[in-house]
Amino acid sequence: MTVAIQRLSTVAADFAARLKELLAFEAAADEGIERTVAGILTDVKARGDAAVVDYSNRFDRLTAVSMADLELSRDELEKALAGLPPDRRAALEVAAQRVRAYHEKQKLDGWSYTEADGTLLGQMITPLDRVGLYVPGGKAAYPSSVLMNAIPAKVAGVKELIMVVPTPGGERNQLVLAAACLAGVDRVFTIGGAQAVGALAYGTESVPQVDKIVGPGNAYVATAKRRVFGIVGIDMVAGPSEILVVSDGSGNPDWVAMDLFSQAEHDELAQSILICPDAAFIERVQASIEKLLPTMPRQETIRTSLTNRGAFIQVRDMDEAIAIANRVAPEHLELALDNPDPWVEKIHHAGAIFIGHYTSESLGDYCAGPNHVLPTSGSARFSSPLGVYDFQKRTSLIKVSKAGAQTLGRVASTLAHGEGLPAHAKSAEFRLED
Ligand code: HSO
Ligand code: ZN
Repeated sequence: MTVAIQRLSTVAADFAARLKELLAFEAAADEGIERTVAGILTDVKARGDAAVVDYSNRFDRLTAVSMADLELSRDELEKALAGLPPDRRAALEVAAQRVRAYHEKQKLDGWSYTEADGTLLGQMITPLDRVGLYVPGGKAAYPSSVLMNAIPAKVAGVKELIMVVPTPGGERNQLVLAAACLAGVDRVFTIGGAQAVGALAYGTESVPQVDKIVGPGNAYVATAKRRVFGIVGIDMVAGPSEILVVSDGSGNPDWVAMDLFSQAEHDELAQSILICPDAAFIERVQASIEKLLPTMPRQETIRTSLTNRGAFIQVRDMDEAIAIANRVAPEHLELALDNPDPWVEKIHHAGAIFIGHYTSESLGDYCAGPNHVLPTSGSARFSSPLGVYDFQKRTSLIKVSKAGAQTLGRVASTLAHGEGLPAHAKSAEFRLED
């Protein structure tokens, strides 16, 4: 059975319209989900622990009596780590260490400068006090995502990192718990859904109120996060994962096919696109897809993703390929080129750039070091990978000297009168010498 992947060509008259259609993705607003989530959040706010226990028992088929039954001890996390097969543990440790080393570089430092009259101005950096990390319990429970969210928070100096992870039917994902242990998560509650988001946002008798909630989740979790935004900070609400491979026809088509699969296997809505000026290479990638797909355990998901949202875009030349890549602003951009370096600086919009034939996206997903939480659905035009700076705040520092109060006081007073705010003017004028 052939895999029917859409073909677009920049020479076609309808190219612009087809590209627009290919990239159109909007999570459908669902009235039912909104109502359910609003109800759960109100209930958690009103009844605290009791509500969280009720919903967890109902949705995850548990028999918890109190929140004490829904919190894991440090011992349990350590047991999960100790119980891992040695190769998994070693790999997780390498990944954690590399992710930590990369993120250490991102730490922002404060700064200040002193003006001639002694006035000091600066910026102070402080970590968030408490952060909640949502980890999904279902098919997308990725230990790698625990590392990618928790490590930057800890590197930033977040004092308390509280993880929530639903355990449907009481099933605990040992690799997720091991990753939490390695990453330095402070507390873990086995709760999920909108009730977990509510517990973190409002605080309950047992769950401390956090300052920001990060981490992926299903439509209920995303809706809940959007609704509590303002009471707490949230990270971006991610769309389906995407990869865009730019090829010049060099390299191995099997590698390109598998890289496209690696996104497609995440989700039926994931998007995998190949842009290439070489028609013959596109055919070779199609042949590789036909050959390799039957060998993949997740072939149904891959097939659906590739046929619904995948595409081959044939372009006239590499300049056109790069222009389209910038238009797409993909989450992951692979430059599968023999000589990729000159093209890197021409990319203005991408979550992460994977440079050269040896850099598969999967290395970045797990262990290269940079974060795998990246802007999706074209939002790389205006946002950046998750990082240490998402867990740090900036505070302005102003220390005006007596001499500075004279010069600044006159400026402020003039502007305050202009704005019709006499108390502002007086407050500055009181500090003037004459
Ligand atoms: N590619 C995913 C991250 C991931 N891959 C987790 C494997 N595990 C979104 O960037
Ligand atoms: Zn992935």
